[in-house]
Amino acid sequence: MTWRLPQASTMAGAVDTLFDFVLWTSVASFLIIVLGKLIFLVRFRRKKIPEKESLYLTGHTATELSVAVILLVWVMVIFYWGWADYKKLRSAPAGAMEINVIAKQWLWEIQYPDGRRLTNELVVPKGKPVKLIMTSQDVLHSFFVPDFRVKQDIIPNTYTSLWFEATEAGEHPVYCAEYCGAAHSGMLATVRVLEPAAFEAWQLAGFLGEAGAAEGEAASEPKSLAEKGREIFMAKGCQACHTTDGSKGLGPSQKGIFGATEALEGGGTVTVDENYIRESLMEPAKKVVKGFQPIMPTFKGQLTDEEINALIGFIKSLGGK
Ligand code: HEC
Ligand SMILES: [Cu+2]
Repeated sequence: MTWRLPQASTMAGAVDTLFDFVLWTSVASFLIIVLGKLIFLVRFRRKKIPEKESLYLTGHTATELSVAVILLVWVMVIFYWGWADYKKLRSAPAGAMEINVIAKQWLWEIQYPDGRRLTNELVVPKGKPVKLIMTSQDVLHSFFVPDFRVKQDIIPNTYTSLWFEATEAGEHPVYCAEYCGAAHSGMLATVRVLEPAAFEAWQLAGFLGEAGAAEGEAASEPKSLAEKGREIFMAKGCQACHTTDGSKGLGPSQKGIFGATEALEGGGTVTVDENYIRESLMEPAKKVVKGFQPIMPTFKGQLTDEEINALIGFIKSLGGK
């Protein structure tokens, strides 16, 4: 239908179908109630049936119960259907391409694993799942792509994520959907969806373009996120306590920890993901790995969001699940 936004992701159709179900069943029940009321108003108006002849009804259990049951079934159908789709929307397929998003008043920074950075533009291939790992540098924001029917709040000091698989090449607008201050309404970006071959060419052209831009010199290739992370790892002195080859130091080796489940001092376990690594850097004493002393210093205020993303990219590159 023409009044509908383009359906440009694999989940857009499913979201619309559920929306339509809720809309049209609501319209139907509205009509049943309002038309029924009108019919009763006319049919049983005072003039036609004298008051003394009308029935005095105090209730009708069977009717009331059946209405309650029908409504309950209807709500449960909506709940179950919504839950099933929600689960799909929440779990990115394995092997999705990961891209970091940093929201700030009032723009979007995009960080690619290959080290490229864009502002207010997200370039993705068509037909490939993309997972965005997002954080905010200041206040709450929300990443909303209406054409894809995906939206996710972005929260400072933590990571939230969202995934989509674009099905239509072209440009799709991104809005911030959480009021974030004076220029909130101008916090816009574009998702540019390219055919897979064009996407590869774009990636390649980016490398050549950036290299050529360095005053004609044969500049080195831009560093990947993991390489930047390795540099920060060395510069910040992480390697004093952490090895990257699996051997034990003052702290646990960073090799292969991503996605692993680790035992903690005082009981309990934790699965190493983006948020746990971030917390380890900001508040190292909050969860102490079993068999280690709480000697790691906090890096609060010493690392930018981009640097933390790079460190996480580096730790991921050391293997893991
Ligand atoms: C003074 C030594 C020291 C330094 C410097 C240090 N750490 Fe740690 N780190 C530790 C110790 C000890 C632990 C385990 C105890 C804990 O969880 O707090 C740890 C835990 C961690 C964990 C959780 C690991 C796991 O297996 O669950 C991560 C991730 C981490 N550090 C990353 C870093 C990074 C990145 C840096 C540099 C920016 C760094 N550390 C600097 C000592 C250090
Ligand atoms: Cu915003």
